[in-house]
Amino acid sequence: MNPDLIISQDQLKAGDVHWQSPSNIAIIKYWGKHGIQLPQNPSLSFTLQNALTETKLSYAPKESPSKGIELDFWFEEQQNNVFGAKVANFLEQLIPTFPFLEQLSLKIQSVNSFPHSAGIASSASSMSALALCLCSLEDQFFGTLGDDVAFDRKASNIARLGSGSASRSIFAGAAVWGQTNLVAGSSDEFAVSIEERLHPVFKTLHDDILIVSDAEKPVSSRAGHALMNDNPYASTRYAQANQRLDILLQALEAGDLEKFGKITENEALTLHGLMMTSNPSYLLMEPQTISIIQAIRRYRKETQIPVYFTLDAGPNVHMLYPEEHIASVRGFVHGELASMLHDGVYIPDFVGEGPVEV
Ligand code: 2P0
Repeated sequence: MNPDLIISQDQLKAGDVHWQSPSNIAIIKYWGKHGIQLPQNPSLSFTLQNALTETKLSYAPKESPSKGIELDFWFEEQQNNVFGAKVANFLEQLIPTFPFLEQLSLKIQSVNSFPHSAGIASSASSMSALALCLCSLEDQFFGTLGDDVAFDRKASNIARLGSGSASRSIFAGAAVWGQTNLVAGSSDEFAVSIEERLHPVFKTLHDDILIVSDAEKPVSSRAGHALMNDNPYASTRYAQANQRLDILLQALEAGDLEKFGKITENEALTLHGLMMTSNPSYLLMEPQTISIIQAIRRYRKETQIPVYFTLDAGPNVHMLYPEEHIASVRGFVHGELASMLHDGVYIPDFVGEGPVEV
């Protein structure tokens, strides 16, 4: 418990904090964790621009002092007690870090920019938006996080406790989470920006998210991470992620799209290979996932356009390509891929500028 972060009676007041925070797409995947949300290997992601969560945290002094969290949670403009119970549980765990939460009655209103049914992972955007709100709240009452670096670091750390991948969404451009000698200041506890290491071609990279299915995943990411503990390839995998990060960082700095693409696609298939080799084994790809992957590879070979795929923990395909090829690639999406998509839906996105305080 941090006794310095108790609000004095005369300072207790009502107000709100409000953030938009984006999702991110990992190139080097985080898959396997230990301890309290610590990664087994460093991961690297691009921060997206359009796929985001907007969270408003309103607060007022509790009517009468009590222990614990008092929370009214709204998702997509409807009161949602199922999500609310999960968020309240997370906030309870954060009371030692933010003891003032027990002094306040909280209302959280959260909306996603992407359709709820699109099957896109929202834990990165939602948990990072919530973490940013909590850090803003601390700063409003105590002025302790005025320094941007300290603010981002704490927000990333808190986001990580909610969902590992959320730690990376705090930063514009691209971020690395997990200690590695390849990135100065990197840590298992929070992500750091690597935006300044990106060649210009990667700063405007596109990510068209091709929606294959909106069904709920049969195995959650939480369960997937846990299955890595007994995966026979785990130690080789963690070593491989470190080696690939080294090569990827060189490619990102040099603007080497081919090297980037090889690692990106292999990481995606490795992630799903780890799922297939877990015990019990499971598959998150759908037949259309494979069809789209094959179509992308065929299109790349025919046109020589550097377009590559990656996958999250689900069947949807993220198609990555440089800005200059947008017209041709969109022709490919509408002409060849549309029939493989769920309701023909894709979400156009690109490397973004990070969270915004509203
Ligand atoms: C990643 N994924 O690096 C990897 C690759 C999905 C595929 O991290 O248990 O929701 O909340 O820490 O972050 C998804 O898992 O897992 C994920 P928790 P998270 O983005």
